[in-house]
Amino acid sequence: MPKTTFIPKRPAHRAFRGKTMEQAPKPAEAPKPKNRTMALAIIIIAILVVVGVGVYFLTRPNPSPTPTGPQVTVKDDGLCGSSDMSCLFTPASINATVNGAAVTWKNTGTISHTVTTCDSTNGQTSTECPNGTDATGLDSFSLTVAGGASVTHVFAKAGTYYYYCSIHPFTMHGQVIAS
Ligand SMILES: [Cu+2]
Repeated sequence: MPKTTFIPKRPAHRAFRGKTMEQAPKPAEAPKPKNRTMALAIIIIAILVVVGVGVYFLTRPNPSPTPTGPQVTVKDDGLCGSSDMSCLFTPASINATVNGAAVTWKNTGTISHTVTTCDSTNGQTSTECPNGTDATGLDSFSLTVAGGASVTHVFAKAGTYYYYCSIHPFTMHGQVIAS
């Protein structure tokens, strides 16, 4: 009889020990890897942000640089009829440096114009080029400048360039003296 009373005590003791084993301060280690992962994620995000900002500043287009060269203002009243003198290039004559700073035509009006060089196809005293035509071999170009926009040209050869607006050739004339 006393034997049987002894046996049940052992499992109870074992069970108690088992419980204490489970309650051991195991969870204290669990948050560590989580914190490390978070720290790693933050570092990676920080690196990506720094690299992203760097790439942005290195590759962003020059934010419409203030033109340092000669500037011609293109003006209009939005209509530009055949005798409308409010549509013009001003100043009508400007100097430029050969292979130097670009000449900028800034359209402060609301409609499109062109900066078209006078060449041999334009008569000497034509409506388009009443002041003359360019000498042979000079730069030949036609730039369209929309309302509010700007166009530029670097002159590669010295000479007097006569130009006009091919949309409003009756009133819009100008010249660039490149040297
Ligand atoms: Cu025009």
